[in-house]
Amino acid sequence: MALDLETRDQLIDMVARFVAERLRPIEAKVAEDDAVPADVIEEMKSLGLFGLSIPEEFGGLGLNMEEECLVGLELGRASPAFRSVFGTNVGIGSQGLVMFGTDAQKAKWLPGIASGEIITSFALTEPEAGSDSAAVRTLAIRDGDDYVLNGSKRYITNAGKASLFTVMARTNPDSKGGSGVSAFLVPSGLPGLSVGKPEKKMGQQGAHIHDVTFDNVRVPAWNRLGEEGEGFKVAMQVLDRGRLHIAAVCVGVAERLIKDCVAYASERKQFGQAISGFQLIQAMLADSKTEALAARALVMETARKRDAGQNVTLEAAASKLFASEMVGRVADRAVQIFGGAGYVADYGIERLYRDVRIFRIYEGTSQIQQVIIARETLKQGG
Ligand code: COS
Repeated sequence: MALDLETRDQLIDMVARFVAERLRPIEAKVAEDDAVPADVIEEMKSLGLFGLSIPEEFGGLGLNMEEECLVGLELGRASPAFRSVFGTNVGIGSQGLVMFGTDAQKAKWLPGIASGEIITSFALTEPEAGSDSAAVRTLAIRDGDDYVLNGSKRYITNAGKASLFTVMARTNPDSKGGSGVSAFLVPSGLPGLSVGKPEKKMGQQGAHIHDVTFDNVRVPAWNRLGEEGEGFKVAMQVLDRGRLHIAAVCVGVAERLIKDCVAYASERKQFGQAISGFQLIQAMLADSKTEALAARALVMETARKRDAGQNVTLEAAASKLFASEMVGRVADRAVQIFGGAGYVADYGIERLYRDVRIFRIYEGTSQIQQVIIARETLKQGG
């Protein structure tokens, strides 16, 4: 159920204040240390950020998609690494359980996920199964009351801190494609499960991705999410939702960059005047503003459609495609408007330029979004 408008505004205000007062001032340090301080993570927990999308009956805030996107917009105004701390709990790490879990599975894990006591990860990608996610090779072979998992996963966000993984693995070894894949809820403490060291990345320092290896990991059959063979559809529906959330964050980052550009261009003087007075600077601002407004409208409209129960596979892919490409262009123009100051570290613009690059890749590359949009458009007849 949607929040009343007053409560919703209070929530957005609270997140906006937290972003402005607690997160923005420490962005550079978090990037330098490659770590979000523990006290900030505790504050995120007490604000309920780990449970934004978890139903209220399990201790979360139970936001609908429109509300979650509004919060995502605010979170986008600080370094995206902060959002990543609880991003898997809100999105891909929890939503398989929320959408497909049994009552008993939900009761066991969702309260801990909502409070942030349990960190979750989504383990789909493998060395040989990236964009072609139906090609997963990790095996889950039934043995009595258990499944035995063997294989490895790659670039798994928050794996180093996760205590619960949603793992997509092939239960029918003779199958090809998505139909033989099932989803499992796998606690991190099980013997044979190991997590690699964090990868060194281009941006979003403070957020971590790891390899995860399964070496004869015994998972009770009780932990299977949905029916055997449903895992690929679980993953696709989780991603439909996740892509919309990411798109909202992209819009937030773009809006923040535009504000930073306006502030800088109004101060910076060349040829005897503030550079904001020059039409070639104004043209860049105008393009960025127009694209950010268009992305915001698309994202919010898609979120409302999803809340109304419509299938938004096409629109979520379009939102992710447009918003992630848009924020790349906005960040590029921001470097240009800042000039030399955009290229050096002190102003933080080059950091955001690097941070936003991954939005065009994770939760499905721009090219995969194009494939999905084209397929759906053809299916729908235009
Ligand atoms: N919701 C529900 N079901 C879906 C679905 C969705 N969004 N997308 C696909 N399916 C179903 C299809 O209906 C089909 O079901 P049937 O076998 O019953 O007909 C099945 O899943 C297979 O779908 P499809 O044939 O489209 O699968 P493909 O192998 O062609 O792959 C893409 C589809 C490319 C879209 C998919 O592999 C993908 O999204 N790849 C990117 C993965 C990704 O985002 N990775 C990022 C890492 S996770 S952070």
